[in-house]
Amino acid sequence: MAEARFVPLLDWEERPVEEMRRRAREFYDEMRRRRTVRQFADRPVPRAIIEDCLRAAGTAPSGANLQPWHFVVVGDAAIKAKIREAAELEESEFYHHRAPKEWLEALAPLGTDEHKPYLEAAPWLIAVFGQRYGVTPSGGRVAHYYVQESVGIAAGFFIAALHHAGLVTLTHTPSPMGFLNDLLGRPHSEKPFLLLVVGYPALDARVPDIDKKPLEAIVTFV
Ligand code: IYR
Repeated sequence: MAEARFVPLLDWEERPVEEMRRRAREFYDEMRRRRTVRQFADRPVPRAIIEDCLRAAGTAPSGANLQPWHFVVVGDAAIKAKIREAAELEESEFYHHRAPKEWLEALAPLGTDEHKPYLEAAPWLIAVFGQRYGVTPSGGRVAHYYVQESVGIAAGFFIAALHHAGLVTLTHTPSPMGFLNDLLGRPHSEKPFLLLVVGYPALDARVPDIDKKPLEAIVTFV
């Protein structure tokens, strides 16, 4: 068993309350400008930006710090085309057969359908996988804990980092997503969590006229 080892907390600095107040408001103001975008420009984004945003994602807390995630970054046009084809097949099933009426009604304000041209237009698609368990070099299994929670937090960090950098994203969850394992060569131990579409918005991009719940609706102080 590995022993616990500790180092001083050097990276935290105390800030005056006024400064914290300002920073909290500034961060909220930045985050509330984030919008999910479904029309992407066909413009390249430097790989180094994606890499730093992935580094930020990798700082997320995780169950027992096992970091049960893997990100596959797709820039190759042929692979993007295959992902689009497979996703549209699933989505077509979803919109025309699988989705219950209530679900389609919930989606109506977003104006989505089975057509996913952005899967080819956007410069980067990032498939986020959760590792149900780890695999040692000799093929042994290592238990992972709180995989969904951990990957969800990492994905949130990633989306925030991309927004902070000045890019737009679409959180895409074609269901089921098993085709991503096949197309991207990921093992069965990994389950697709979401497919993030990343790039610049199209010049004429439009977003749904929807809003977020106010604080009172999402919070109870006791
Ligand atoms: N995966 C489908 C449907 C969809 C489902 C939810 I829940 C959304 O918030 C948005 C879309 C699609 O991508 O169109």
